[in-house]
Order: sequence, then structure tokens, then C-alpha cells
Amino acid sequence: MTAPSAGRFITLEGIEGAGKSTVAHHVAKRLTARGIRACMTREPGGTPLAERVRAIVLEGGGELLTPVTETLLMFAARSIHLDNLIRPALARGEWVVCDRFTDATRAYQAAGRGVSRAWIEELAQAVHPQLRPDCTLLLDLPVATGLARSKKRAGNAPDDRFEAESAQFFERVRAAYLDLARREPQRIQVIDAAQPLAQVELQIETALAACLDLK
Ligand code: Z5A
Repeated sequence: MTAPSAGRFITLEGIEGAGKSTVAHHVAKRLTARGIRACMTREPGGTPLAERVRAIVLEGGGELLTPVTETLLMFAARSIHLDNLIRPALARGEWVVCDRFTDATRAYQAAGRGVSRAWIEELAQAVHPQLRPDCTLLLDLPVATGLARSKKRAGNAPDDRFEAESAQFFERVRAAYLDLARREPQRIQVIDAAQPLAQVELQIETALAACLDLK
């Protein structure tokens, strides 16, 4: 298969421990095997400066960080990431595989923290007026399974401000993601991420084909 000339933007979403990082590597590998130039990145972060914003928003440093501040930091990091990595890569014709994007803000800050949905859409409009992912893979699984996986990997001490959140918080986030998928079934493909990795990877192949017209 020949590589298409225009870059595509693929995002991965889901609650903690859903397997996004694992799957992002798989997607990038599959695209490269098809002769497509692909780069992998993540949010918040993805560039040196945006990674510094990530450290602020995940660590907090003991200071008060309100949901509004958290939202602004997510979009500040996103804006840096878009200007310095995502848009240039897409313009070069590369495919960008991004671990989380604005759907995460809709799920975590709006549904999780109670920040205004309308305000988040205004910020999205200001930061990336013309850009929406071509395909979003939503790795869905029960909250208990995701949290158990991430605990198994990291041990019991929470690594960041989100890992310290309650199961109820992640239930709201999960429900918000599923609601987004119901509203945009073409763009957002729901993957049953509770299955063994080999099965998840098979679902990913089908979802990418459906979304991006890959044969
Ligand atoms: N955040 C936000 O609030 N608003 C925003 O706008 C954005 C982000 C962009 C950092 O994200 C935090 O930022 C995030 C939301 C917030 N916090 N939370 N929650 P992150 O993506 O860096 O952090 P994360 O979601 O906590 O990632 P994670 O815990 O690393 O999960 P993951 O990437 O989805 O999973 P993984 O590392 O690929 O896999 C977890 C473990 O499960 C690992 O040991 C794997 O080997 C294993 N695994 C993976 N798949 C399977 C299957 N299928 N079966 C069994 N085991 C598996």
C-alpha cells in the first residue's frame, strides 16, 4: 500500500490503565509496516516545553490547582504541542498517533471535575479551530480493571494528582467518554480494552480500517 500524501491525526483515549500507551506503540508499528510515516506523542506534553506544563499539572507541587487552572494548563500544553509538533508533522504528511487530546479534557475536566462544557468548547475552538482527530480509539473497560492494572504496574502510592482520584471520579470520566462516542460514532471507535492484548490489537485493526479507510 502507498502512503497517502496528507497526514492523519489519530488519538487514543480512555481511563487510567486502559492500555493507551501500549496500543499507541502497536498502532505506530502497524502504520510504519504499511509504509506510512507515523510519529507517536502524548498529552499533556509531547514537546520539551509542554512536558514542563505536564509536570506542573500532574504534580501540583502542594499548591492549590483548581479545576479551572487545570483546564487552562491542559490547553496551554496543547497549544504548544500543536504549534511545535502536531501541525508541523501533519503538514509534512506524517500520521500523528497521540495518547490523549481534547476528548480527555471533555471527560476529565468537564465530567470529572465539573468544569463548564461550553467553556471547554470555546477553548478548543480558540486553540485548534480547524483540527479534529480523524480517528479516535476509545479504550473502554470497567474502572476497577483499569485501576487494578495501573496499581499493579505502579504499586500502591499514587504517582500523580489523577491517580489519587476515587473510583467514582473515573466512573464519571468513563461515562463521559462513552457519551462522546455515542455522539460521534464515525470518529470515535469503542474498543473493548478489558480483553487480552491480542484481542485488543485485532479490534484496533478493524477500527482503524473502518475509520481511515485502510485496507
Ligand atoms: N488529563 C486530563 O485530565 N485532561 C487532559 O486534557 C489530558 C490529560 C490530555 C495523564 O495522562 C493524566 O492527565 C491522566 C488524565 C489527565 N490521568 N489519568 N488518569 P496519562 O495518559 O499519562 O496517564 P494515564 O491515563 O494514567 O496512563 P496510564 O496509567 O499509563 O494508562 P494507559 O496508557 O492507558 O495504560 P498502559 O500503560 O498502556 O497499560 C497499563 C498496564 O496495563 C500496563 O502494565 C500494561 O502492560 C497493561 N495492559 C495494557 N493492555 C492490557 C490488556 N489488554 N490486558 C492486560 N494488561 C494490559
